[in-house]
Amino acid sequence: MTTEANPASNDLDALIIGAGFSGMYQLLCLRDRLGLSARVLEAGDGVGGTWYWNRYPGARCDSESHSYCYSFSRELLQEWEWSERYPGQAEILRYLDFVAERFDLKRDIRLGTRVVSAHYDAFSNRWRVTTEKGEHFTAKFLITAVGCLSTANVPAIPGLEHFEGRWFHTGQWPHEGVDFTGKRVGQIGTGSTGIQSAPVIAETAAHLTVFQRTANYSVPARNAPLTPEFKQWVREHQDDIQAITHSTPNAHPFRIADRSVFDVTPEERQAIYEAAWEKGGLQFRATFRDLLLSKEANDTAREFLRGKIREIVKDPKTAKALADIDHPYAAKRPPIDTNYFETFNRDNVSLVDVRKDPIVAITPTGVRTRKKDHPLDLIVFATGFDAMTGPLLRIDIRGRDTLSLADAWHAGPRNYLGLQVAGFPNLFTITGPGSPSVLCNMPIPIEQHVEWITDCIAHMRRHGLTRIEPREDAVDDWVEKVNAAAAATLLPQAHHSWYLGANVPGKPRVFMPYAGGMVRYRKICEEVVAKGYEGFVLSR
Ligand code: N01
Repeated sequence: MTTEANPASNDLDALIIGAGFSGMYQLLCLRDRLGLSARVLEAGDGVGGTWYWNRYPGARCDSESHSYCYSFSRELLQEWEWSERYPGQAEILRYLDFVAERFDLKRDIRLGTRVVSAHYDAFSNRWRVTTEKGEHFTAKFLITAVGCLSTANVPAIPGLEHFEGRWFHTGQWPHEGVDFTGKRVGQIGTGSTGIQSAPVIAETAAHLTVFQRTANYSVPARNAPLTPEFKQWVREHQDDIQAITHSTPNAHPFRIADRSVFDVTPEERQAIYEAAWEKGGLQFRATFRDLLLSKEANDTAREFLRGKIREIVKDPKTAKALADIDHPYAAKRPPIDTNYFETFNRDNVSLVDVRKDPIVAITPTGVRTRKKDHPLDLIVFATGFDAMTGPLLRIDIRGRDTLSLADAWHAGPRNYLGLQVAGFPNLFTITGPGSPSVLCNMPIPIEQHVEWITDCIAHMRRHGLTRIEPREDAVDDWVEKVNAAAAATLLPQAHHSWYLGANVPGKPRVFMPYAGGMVRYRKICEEVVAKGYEGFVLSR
């Protein structure tokens, strides 16, 4: 195995796809800690992954800034200071760029380079990787750091190609921004993204029409600038913050209350929900430990949140449509917002319930629903992503005996620990399906995955091992665990969620992330290592 990095060579120890949170840290670990020749290939013209692409109005992280960052470097934690409770897209992008410079990562990141295929060659035990521009690379280890939400889902609505205005998907937002001034804007989609973008678009648009298919809960973010006292507290309490993010299932910097919904009286419960609503953010989900375990428990949160919508939104018809939510609270990824429901009180905003009045076409001049034409100058697709499997399957990945990943996963993703696929030796998938990833505050699972992969490769080098892949029975077992973890919660009850792949026509309906929580997942990974990489076949 090569140990000297040779920047000129396209023949590497490790090739990493994607320069977001995952890919950058993986590069640092393999290059600087193990001394491997490693390179990142990144489709974008800058680092940052999701934060490079998602520049839509209002884009902001739903994790609190003091936990939405790397924790591997004490120095880095001291050097960077966040300005707001929830960091905005531009600030996160600045942070990731700072990290890239700080650790001299850019010299091994090739920007503007989209990987189109990766084929495993059993004879040489190497991955052969080709880019859109026709460049070739080979590497012993291939690590995908492609993100879970990086393949835009633009619904195939007839007529879009003839629309005479401009249209954008939020996940591929133009760098120069979009001027909504004086424009009639239509926004399709009311997930976390649409709930962030609508209030901002409404501020300058002549008129905003929000096309809602599934009504959604949202809790106020209560975003605000961080006080000097809080910033100081963060600097002095890094260990305490990490102790919490590493011991809570969702890896957020707050604990889930150790009480059940029916441990308290209805009056106490109301007061708890009110306090959480005032405090704002995802902590609302942490008010009781059984909110996602029991329908009866969840119904109490559901009714509280629907009541808030009816209280805020003045027009009763609009309020009714916004509060007509068909799934348990937090069974879809729970959004948090700044003035989302209030936005519908503006004179220049209207809601179209496309469950009742479906979109039938896009005409040259706007959106046509069954009952009406909605003239528009601009359409914003806040319609989400082909999540988790999409970013992997759009690359032609072929393992042993030319088996394609698309064929291996034709009935849904199958892997071990979310990290490796049987038949694809030396391929690691950071935050792949089957990992807790999207159910968590992402930097925490990302660091865990990257460090696990790094330790695994170090172990292989120490023992002269050159190949690793999971056993089929270990994959069967993990798929069962992923299914069982989801089935123990209310998560699968949101039938249309992207967690299930339900937002993309024809995609297999499989609950993709591991819902057993980050703490349990970390322990499982540690046990696998302690038992000599149980479930994996390691060979020379
Ligand atoms: O996408 P979504 P998103 N006609 O899939 C609707 C993360 N995130 O981009 O529910 C009409 O959740 C669709 O309707 P339905 C976070 O993990 C993080 O909002 O399928 N409507 C839904 O309303 C999040 O969960 C942050 O019925 C159509 C919407 O489009 C994930 O990204 C911020 C339609 C899509 O919602 C994805 O969120 C934002 C059609 N044909 C996002 N097709 C932060 O932390 C789809 N829809 C900052």
